[in-house]
Amino acid sequence: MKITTLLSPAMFDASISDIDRKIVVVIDILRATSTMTVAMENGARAIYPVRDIETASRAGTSFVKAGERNGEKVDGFDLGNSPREFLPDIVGNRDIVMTTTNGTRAISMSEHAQEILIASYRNIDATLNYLNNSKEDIVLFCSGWKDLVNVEDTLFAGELAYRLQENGYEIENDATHVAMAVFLQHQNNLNDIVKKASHAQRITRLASSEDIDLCLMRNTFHEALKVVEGVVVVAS
Ligand code: 3SL
Repeated sequence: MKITTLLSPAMFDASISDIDRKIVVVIDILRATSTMTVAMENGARAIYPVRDIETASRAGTSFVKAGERNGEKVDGFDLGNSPREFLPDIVGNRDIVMTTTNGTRAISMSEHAQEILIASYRNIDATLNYLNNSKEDIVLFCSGWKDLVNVEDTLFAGELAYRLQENGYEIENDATHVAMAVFLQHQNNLNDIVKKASHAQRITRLASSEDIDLCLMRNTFHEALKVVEGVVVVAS
């Protein structure tokens, strides 16, 4: 049972050779994987993450179309990528097609994985329980920002790695040590450091700092989320 961490999608090709034998945990704390968790908390039936705007645009009228590029809502879509938008009366019992700058890209890059999980602080304990029960090799895939490393995904990956290694997982690459070291240094002031991050400041400018608070809430959802045949559903 080994953990490999990708601090950004740019590490993917150099770090992963046998993805079909690993569980990939996709992490995009600000905001894609947090918003997906909110959507499922609020009763969405399923989320169809897609890489490009054109594919999302072609989804039928029964879908809620959600999309963001560079932090801003895609023109003509029903929703952007703010967790404040995914309210029960909008997403309850609905299928959502969703495309985002980095998060849905990381999901589609992981398509050949043995399994793909969608993780955020909002379902961190459920994700850890799922991983600890699976006893498989794990890739912690930080979506980052346009191939760059970001602090919020790194902190979250570090916390997962730290808690998994307490349960017998081995560390496979240095990026995992880096993420754990960053987490251990900041574990008592996680929210403060995330709020200083470049993307938190971008979101505060383009949307609202409330989004950051919603993305940092812990264990509001007690289910792991899994991508099955391209669709995000509750893991059973
Ligand atoms: O890149 C993404 O996937 C998004 O989470 C970015 S944003 O927070 O919606 O700007």
